[in-house]
Amino acid sequence: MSHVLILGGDGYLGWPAAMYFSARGYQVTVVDNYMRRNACTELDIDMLYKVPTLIERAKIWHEKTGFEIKVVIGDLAEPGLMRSLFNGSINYHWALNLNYTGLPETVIHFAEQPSAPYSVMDAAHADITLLNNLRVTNNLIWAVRDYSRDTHIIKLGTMGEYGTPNIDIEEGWLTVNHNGREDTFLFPRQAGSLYHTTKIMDTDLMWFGVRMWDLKVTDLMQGPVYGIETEESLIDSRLKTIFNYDEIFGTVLNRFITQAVVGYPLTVYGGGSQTRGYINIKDTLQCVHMSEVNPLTQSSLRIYNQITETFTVNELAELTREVAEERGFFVEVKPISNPRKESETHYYNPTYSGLKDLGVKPHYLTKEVMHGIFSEVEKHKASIRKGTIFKGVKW
Ligand code: USQ
Repeated sequence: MSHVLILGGDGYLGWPAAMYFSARGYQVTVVDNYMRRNACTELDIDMLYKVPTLIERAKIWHEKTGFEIKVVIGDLAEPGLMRSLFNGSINYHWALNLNYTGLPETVIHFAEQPSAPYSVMDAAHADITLLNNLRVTNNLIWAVRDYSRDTHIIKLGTMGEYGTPNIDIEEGWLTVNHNGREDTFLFPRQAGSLYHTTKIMDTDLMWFGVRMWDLKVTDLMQGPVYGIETEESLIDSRLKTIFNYDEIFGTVLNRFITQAVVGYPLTVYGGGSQTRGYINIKDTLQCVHMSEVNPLTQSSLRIYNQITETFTVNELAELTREVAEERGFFVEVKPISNPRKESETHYYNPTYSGLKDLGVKPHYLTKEVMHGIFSEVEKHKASIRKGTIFKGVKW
C-alpha cells in the first residue's frame, strides 16, 4: 500500500484529498496545526458550518469506512516536526497503530496560508504568510533531501503566480530565443499579492531542490476552487470540508452563492472583466491523484496548469444570479470599487492540457453543479453572518 503524506490535511483541499486517497487504499498521514481555523477565530470569521477537529474527522472516517487516516497535529514551519515525518521519530496524535509507517512515496504539500487578502492586510499578516509558507517549503525540501530523495513531492501552486501577462500562458516553462540562442526557463512570474508571491518563491525553492539534489516535484498551478461536496463527504455530513464565504478565506464563486442565499448584493470588484481559470473541488482531487498515479521516474520539476475553464467575474455573477432566480431568490449584482490592485481588462489565454492528457475528466461549471452548491449552502442560511462577507481589505 503506497504511503501518501498530506501536509495541511485540515484545509479546504487537504481533508478531501486525505479521504480521496484513503478510500482508494492508500496509507494516508495528515499533518496540520489548525492555522486556518485559528486565523478565522482571530479575525472573527465563521465557516458556513461547524467542522469537527482533524482527529474527530479521522475517527468518523474510520468508523464509517474502516479506513485509517493517521493524524499529526503540529507546525511544519518547525524543521524538527517536518524531519520527524521522514526519519522515524514521528509522534502520531491519532492512529490505530502508533508505530512509524515508513517513508512516504508521495508528499502532497497544501500547508500554506492560502489567502491573498490576508497576506496584504498589514505588515504582521504579511510576515505570518511569508514565514509560514517559505519555511514549510524549505523544511520540506531539506527533509526530502536528507531522508527520502525518491519521494515524489506534489505541491499546490497557483495560476496567480503568472499574473495576467499579455502573452499566452504556457504550462510552467517558456522557451526564449535571445540574440540567436535559445533556452527554456520558468515562465515569467508576476504575482498580485504577497500570498501569491510566496508561491513564486516556493516554485523557486522546489526548482533549486530539483537542480541541486535531484528531487522529483510536480507543481500544480491551480486557479480559484469552488464547491463543497466530494464523493467521500457524502458518506457522512460531518466529513464535509471547511467552507468559507468571507472576504479573507472564501473564493469568489463560493462567496457569490452564499451572498445570493442571504440577499447580500454580489460584490463584483471594479469592472468585473478580471478573468481567471476555475476548477471544481472534485477536479482538484482528480488532478492530484493523476499526478500521483503518474509519478516522475527521474528528477524533474513538472508543472501543470490546474484549471478546467476560464470565466470573468461578471460571468460568474450572472450565472449565480440566473441560478439563484431559478431557486426563487432575488439577486442584485453590485459592482464596487476594486479593493485589489489587479488588471480588470486584460488578455488571458492559459494552456491547460497536461492534466487532461493524464486522464483527468473535468466537471464543468454547469447550472446543475451550481444548484448542488446552492442547496448545500441554503441548509445553513440561518447561521451565515452577513457582516463578515465584505470588510474591504485594500491592497
Ligand atoms: N472577486 C470579486 N469579488 C469578490 C471576490 C473576488 O470580484 O467578492 C474577484 C477578485 O478580484 C479576483 C477574482 O474574483 O479577480 C478571484 O478572486 P478569489 O478571491 O476567488 O481568488 P484569489 O484571491 O485570487 O485566490 C484564490 C485562493 C488562492 C488561490 C487562487 C488561485 O484563495 O489560494 O491560489 O485563488 S488564482 O486566483 O488563480 O491565483
